[in-house]
Amino acid sequence: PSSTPSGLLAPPLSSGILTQDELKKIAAYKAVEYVESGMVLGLGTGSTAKHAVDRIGELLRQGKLKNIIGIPTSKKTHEQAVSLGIPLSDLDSHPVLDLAIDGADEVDPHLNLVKGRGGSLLREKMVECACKKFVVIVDESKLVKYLGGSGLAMPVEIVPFCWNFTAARLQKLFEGYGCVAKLRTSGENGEPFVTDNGNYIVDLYFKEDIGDLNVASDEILRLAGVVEHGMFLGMATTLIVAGELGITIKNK
Ligand code: ABF
Repeated sequence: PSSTPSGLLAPPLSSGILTQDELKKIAAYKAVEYVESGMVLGLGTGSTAKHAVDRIGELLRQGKLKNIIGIPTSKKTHEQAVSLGIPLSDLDSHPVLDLAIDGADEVDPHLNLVKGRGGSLLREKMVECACKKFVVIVDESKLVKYLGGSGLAMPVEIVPFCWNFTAARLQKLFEGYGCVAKLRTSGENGEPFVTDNGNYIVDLYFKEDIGDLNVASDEILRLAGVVEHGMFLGMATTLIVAGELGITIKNK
């Protein structure tokens, strides 16, 4: 058994090798144990959060959960929740949420996150900022020593107007860290990827640790044309990690 940061012993999840999707599902189901009847819930986006939304729908159908109100973090999750019969609302009607459950692309040892490789970072941040508790669910491949450390993208949502200008300014901001800024594209013809909010995404790739994340966050947000970035700093209250050796739960 592995030792969790909270000192609890976690039993091995299975004797065989689990797929990444099975690990995601295990983390998601564990998170849904935090859900109680009557809660207003932030419903995350992505392949891990999808399992949590499915599970909430299942428990509602079985009558094991009652009076849940879901606030979806993307159009895709909205559609999924509607198909499962989960009652939905929005932040205008429910500005304070009891709990949100969502995945992440990277998690550092302080529970800071990179999110948005699925493209839903703005709505995710708006919803998850409004939650009393924010439970993050990942498989162990998402754990990094520092954000940007996986060599994968740090997403920034920007307005489409003169996106090249904004991308160049973002790259310049972090030129000391070997930053390369790339417009996210979709489809065979390389059209810009368009978010649920009608914006574009620029992915930042760093060669080095960018250091103080709060400074980086402020500098990015100060650039005109930037809508939001994918660093979620100090927001997660609980992290659930599923790995081959068991489930690890870390609270802030
Ligand atoms: C969302 O889903 C995003 O913020 C993040 O980009 C992604 C995580 O992906 P997955 O759960 O599919 O690995 O939470």
